[in-house]
This record gives sequence, structure tokens and C-alpha cells, in this order.
Amino acid sequence: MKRTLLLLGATLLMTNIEAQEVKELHNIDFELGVSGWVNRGDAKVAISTETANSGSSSLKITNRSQVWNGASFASGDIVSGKTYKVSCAFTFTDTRYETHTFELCAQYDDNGTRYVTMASADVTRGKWTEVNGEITFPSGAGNISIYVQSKYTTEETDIDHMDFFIDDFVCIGEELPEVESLCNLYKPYFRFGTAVSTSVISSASGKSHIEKHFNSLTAENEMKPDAMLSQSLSKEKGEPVVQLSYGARQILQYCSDNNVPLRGHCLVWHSQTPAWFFHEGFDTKNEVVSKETMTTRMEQYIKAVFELLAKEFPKVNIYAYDVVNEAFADGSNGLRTAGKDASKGQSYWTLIYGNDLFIEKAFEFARKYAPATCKLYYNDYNEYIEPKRTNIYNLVKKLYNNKTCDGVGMQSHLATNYPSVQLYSETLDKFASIGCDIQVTELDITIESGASDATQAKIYSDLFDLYIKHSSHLSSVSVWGLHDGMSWRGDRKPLLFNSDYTAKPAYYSIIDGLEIENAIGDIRVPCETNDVVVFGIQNAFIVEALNDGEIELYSLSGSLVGVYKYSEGRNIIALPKGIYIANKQKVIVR
Ligand code: 9MR
Repeated sequence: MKRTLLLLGATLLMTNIEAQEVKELHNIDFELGVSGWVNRGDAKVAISTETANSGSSSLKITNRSQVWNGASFASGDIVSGKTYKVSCAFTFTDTRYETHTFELCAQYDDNGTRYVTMASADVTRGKWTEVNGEITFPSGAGNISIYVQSKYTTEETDIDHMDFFIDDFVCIGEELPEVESLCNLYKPYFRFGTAVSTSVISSASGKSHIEKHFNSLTAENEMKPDAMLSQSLSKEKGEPVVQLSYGARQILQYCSDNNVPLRGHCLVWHSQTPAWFFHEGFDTKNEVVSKETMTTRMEQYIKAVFELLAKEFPKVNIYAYDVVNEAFADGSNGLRTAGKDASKGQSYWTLIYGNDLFIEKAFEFARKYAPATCKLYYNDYNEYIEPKRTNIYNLVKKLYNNKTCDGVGMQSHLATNYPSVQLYSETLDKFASIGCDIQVTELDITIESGASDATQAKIYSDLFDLYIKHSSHLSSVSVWGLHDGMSWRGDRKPLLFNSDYTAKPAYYSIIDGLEIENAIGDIRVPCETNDVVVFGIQNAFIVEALNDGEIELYSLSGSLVGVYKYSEGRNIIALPKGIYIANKQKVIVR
């Protein structure tokens, strides 16, 4: 059973977490590959056996056209607010030069991009020279990386572009608590996704976080109508023409390279859709088009989107698409108000059609042109508020029955003070009664005044209990961003991770207490104790007991780790980091 979060919240606040030991976090000798090092700028990086400080290979950096072109390294365990000791050996073999200076540096964002030279050294040709540095990243710093280059100068000559080698990179610092992969833990139930932006997909720390936790991505803005529709090309061709921006390409390329499925977001929407799309000649100085013209345009546009994606990114598994987004008004009006001003919530779609025919048409066309494996959703927010809830229910039911729509996307932009888990749960039940699929598409929960991290965590926990309960007809849950720093409501800290990628109580609340079998298969543990609650914290596990007693702890493979005595009340038992089984429960010691 999942234990209640109240307890978890209290635990986190009450426990005096011991300072973490400093450890060797990375020791990269390039014997097994580039190990996370990537090129910086136009440079190329590759393993070379031409020379090595230790072993038989090193990292060679070539193709440098500017002094800052070099190599860089980022990892989710190098984070803001912490200090790191870093060292790396350098050499070069270019016979044109006898000596040159190389630098070991760090880069991060903190009110702009900061570049810090941690250490530098004069290196003699053919001789390996070790460079040692240290850095403390300010709290709140983002996009952290460590990099190497030759000594910075504004008057560059050929020597500043020469090839060089590095070897034996070592980084020492505080070890972060190991966190489990969200998508692995939830694999038996549903996909675990996130929205991503161009900047996060371009940063090494963002990528490593995505790689670990998510098996579905949604482009936060990059695939919306305004990002894809080209006015000039549409005017030229006389029909809607779509293209992919740099950002959209970055995200799609990541999905393609890493085999991560994509949720397409979105096709028909009142917002982030250019006004000219709805006017004669693709120009707002002309009249708004007729319903018939708009239907033709809509078909051409939807066809063009799917054709472009199939042509440019044939390997990407677009497993879901928000075909229509936010068509209904809050309040009692049914569809959004007809009008041209999206900033006031008005919709050109309602203006042109006057009824929900555009929704039907959008699904008809999406079904016609989307890959057969792509499920199609009607997506909306405030989906738990009547009469919007019933409007969505009726619409999706109709479209599901005529087989053009596969399900409902519940955006789920929630707050600690509204809605209640009960109301949300009733909404899930109602949509589930259609028989269609449900996807939670944009989950975040803002912390409102008077609430705490623990309040938020409790709601997250309750929601994930519900999602598990509904998992036979709920195929995907996505949070709307990787961390609080990149959230559209970041001031109220609505996500699972802090801006430095450390896990929040909300994260622990949704992984803690998952049934053992979910994560590790069927394990029989011969330990049955009543009247105790056990759970893991940092460096210890806690036994809260009504009586004195003893408890057996098992490893995941079922072997006995130890028998621990406890007395009535709260017992803190120090244990190395790991996952244990106690009282038939998985206990995570962080
Ligand atoms: O997160 C998106 C934000 O960066 C944009 O500024 C905003 C503009 O409309 O859209 C946000 O994403 C929205 C999503 O596409 C649809 N549901 C509501 C989301 C939050 O506004």
C-alpha cells in the first residue's frame, strides 16, 4: 500500500539530513568512448589512440575554427549551489608549435551566460600536463557544463585553432541522492512524458534528465500552428504551407536519435494561430474566409503537417496528437466566443463556423492523414468544471463513436487549492465511462499561498494513485516541463524537480510506495510485521512502531540484508543508499 504523504512531508521537514560525503563523481579515461563529452561549437571530438596520458586512448579535439571551439561535459550530478574539484590532462602534437596554453573552464546561466576559467596551464608539445581547478556554481544557476579550450584571446591566429587532446578527466563533488527513473517505474502503467523547449533540448543537463525520466515528449511551443504555418509561403502557394523551425527540428531530431515517442501538440486552436490563416489571401487586410474555404484550408494544413513530419522525421513515433485544443469556453457558453482576439479567449474557429463542425472536420482530416499508429485527442484545461466537463464528454463521446477521435487529453493545470482530488477523480471516471483512452497531457500543480511542498506532494501522490487505478484506459501522463525553472508558472513551483534538477518532495511522493511488483517483478519476502510503518529517507530508513520489535530487511533479489531491532516510536536506522524490501514494501534509501 502507498503510505500517506502527510507522513512523507513531515519526514522531509523533520529529518536533519546529514551532509553528503564528497566523492569522485566522474573519472573518464576515454578508454571506453567519449563518455558524455561533446563538441563545443564547430569542433569535432573523437577517441584517438595517437597519444594517451593513461591507458591507450584519449579524446582528440579537431576542426576548431575559433578559439572557444573545444569539448564540453555536463551531467545531472553537477548542479547549482555545489562545489566541484575538477582535473584534466592536456597535450598537443602539432609540430608547428612548441608550447601553448590550455584552459579548464565552466559555463552556466545566471542572469546571462557566465564563463569561468577554473585553471590553465602551459603545455609543451607531446607532454601531458595536468590542470586542476575548482568551482562553486551559484544556487539557481542553470545549464551547467565544464569545458576545455585553448587560452582565450580576441586576436586569434592559427595556433589558437590547433588540434589538442585531453585525458583523465576527474570531477569530485557531493554525490546527489540517486533518484529512480520515472518512466521505468511507471512503465507497467503508462508513458511518463514531459513538455520540452528548444533550450532544454539543446542543453546537456536537460538531455540527460530527459533520457533518464521520460519516454514521451511534447514540444511546448515549437509545433503549434503559429510555429509551423508560413504566411509568405502560404500566400505564394495559395494554400496553407507548413515548415519546421530550428526548435521543432531539435526536438524531433532528439526523438528520432533516441527513439523517444512524441505527442504532437497541436493542430486546431484559437490561440497561437496566426490571424492571417483565417483571412482571404492569407492577409488580415482582407475579409475573413467562408466556412467552405476554411474547411478546405484546414484539410490542406492538417495533410501538410503529417506529410512534412513523415518526410523529414520518418523515424519518429508520433503516438498521439492533440487535434483540437481548448475549443470550449469556461462558464456556460459551450464553445468559445466567436471573435478575432485570442488574447480575450475569442476564437476565429467559432466565428467562422458558428458551431462545432470545425471540430468534427479536424478529426476527420487528422484521421485521414495521421499515421495509423497515432492516436487522436481532444485536449482541454479546466476539464473538471461543469458545464465544460459535460461539453467535452458529449463531444468526445460523439467523435469516439464515429471513430475519428481516440480519447480525451486532460491538460491538468492544477493548483494546491483547486480542484479537489475528489472532483478530479469524478472527472476521470466520467471520461473513462466513454470507453475511450485518456491522456494526462500537461500536468502541473502550483503551490498557492498557505500551501507547502508537502501539500503539493500529497496531491501529486493522490493523483498518481488515481492514474494507476485508471491505467487500463489511461495511456500517458505528461508533466508540463522538466523543472520549476522552465515552467510557464515557475513562480509557484508546480513541477517535480527544482531548477537544478534535484528531486522535490512531489517527485518522491509519486515514486514512493509503488508496489514492489510494479518495479521489480514478483518477489516473495517472508517478512510480516504489523503495527509498523517503514520508509526510506536520505542515508537511513525509518521505522515508526507501536511496539518494540525487530524487522528484516531484504535486498531486491530477496536475500536478507539484516535484522534490525526497533522500539516503540520513531526509529532511525542508518543504511547505505539503495532499494530494500521491508514489511513487503519497497524502501528507498537515498
Ligand atoms: O507553456 C506554454 C507557454 O510557454 C506559452 O507561452 C503559452 C502560450 O499560449 O502556451 C503554453 O502552453 C499551453 C499549452 O500549449 C496549452 N495548454 C495551456 C498551456 C499553458 O498555457
